[in-house]
Amino acid sequence: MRIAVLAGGVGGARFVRGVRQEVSRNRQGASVDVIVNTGDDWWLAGLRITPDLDSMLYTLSGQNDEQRGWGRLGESERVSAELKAYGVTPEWFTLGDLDLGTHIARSAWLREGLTPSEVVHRLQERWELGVTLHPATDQQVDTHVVVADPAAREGSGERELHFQEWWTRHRASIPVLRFHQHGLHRAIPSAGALDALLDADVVLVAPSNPVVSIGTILSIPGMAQAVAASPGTIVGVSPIIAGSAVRGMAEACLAAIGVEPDAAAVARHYGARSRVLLPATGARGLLDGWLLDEEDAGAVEGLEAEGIAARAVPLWMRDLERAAELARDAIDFAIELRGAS
Ligand code: FO1
Repeated sequence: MRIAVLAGGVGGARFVRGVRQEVSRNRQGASVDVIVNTGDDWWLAGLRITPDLDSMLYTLSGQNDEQRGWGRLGESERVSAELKAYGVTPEWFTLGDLDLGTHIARSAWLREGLTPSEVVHRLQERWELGVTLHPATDQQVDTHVVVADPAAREGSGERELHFQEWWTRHRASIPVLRFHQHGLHRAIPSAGALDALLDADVVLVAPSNPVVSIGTILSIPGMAQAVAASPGTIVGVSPIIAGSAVRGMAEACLAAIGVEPDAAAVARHYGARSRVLLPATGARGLLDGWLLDEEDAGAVEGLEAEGIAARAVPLWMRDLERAAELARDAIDFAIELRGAS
């Protein structure tokens, strides 16, 4: 069995760790490819920073700082203090000493001409991750956030800032007028992402941010079509439990695109794969199935009526065991739906 997972950062990494545990325990012979969001990436101090891929790499190799949710265990910040003193990095963004090892290695290989995919595959060789990581695209599609700014230059009334500043400095507290992925128009899905999707038996949509993580992955020209054309059965996991995001600031991002922070609303936003959303293009929704938490079980019937098979299971991944159980529920659901189709 070949499993492809669409995922963003922290929540996605926890989920993928559960998928790996479930596969190694109960699905011998299955392989897992993870298609990771690259919209949070940016250049800082001359280094290419790729937060979601690093959350995956560190979580799956056991190096991540579970308390902070990002960065490395046993981290120190001596070099970062120097970078801040020189004004090369802002006060609100810290590059730990160990973390810098990854960024320097990545940036060195990029300068040698390796693609981001080749860089990720080389980085992960250091550990036996048990899954294969792929950037969603090898082109740069850095997410920027457009916010209202009455004092903006040329009187536009708007200002644009990089996603990392909005997210890390402002904790997503400034209302968003729209998101803008620079370079999206010339991006294409990475070869690894396409290969995984077009050969998958099961496609899992991790409980990551539906807008800036999963949304950014799907907005890469050709990606939504590849997902739709996948022979795999597609099951998503709600990132919202009883109206609140499990981690991160999904509510702020959903508000920006006019979607309620609600498990069923997110499923409707992704759409039913069995339904044509745009007759003109024949574009369909994403989902065959949707897992929501038991607290949201009341939404199952409505979603089923709209062509999205739904199931209420415990979604809270409080530890590895619970993440593995959630992964088992998602994979079992996909197999059941596959058998039914
Ligand atoms: N998040 C913070 O809140 N503060 C930081 O200083 C910070 C530094 C940082 C450095 C490297 C990296 O890969 C991630 C980092 N993050 C930091 C987390 C990052 O902003 C988020 O994990 C993702 O962008 C959200 O998906």
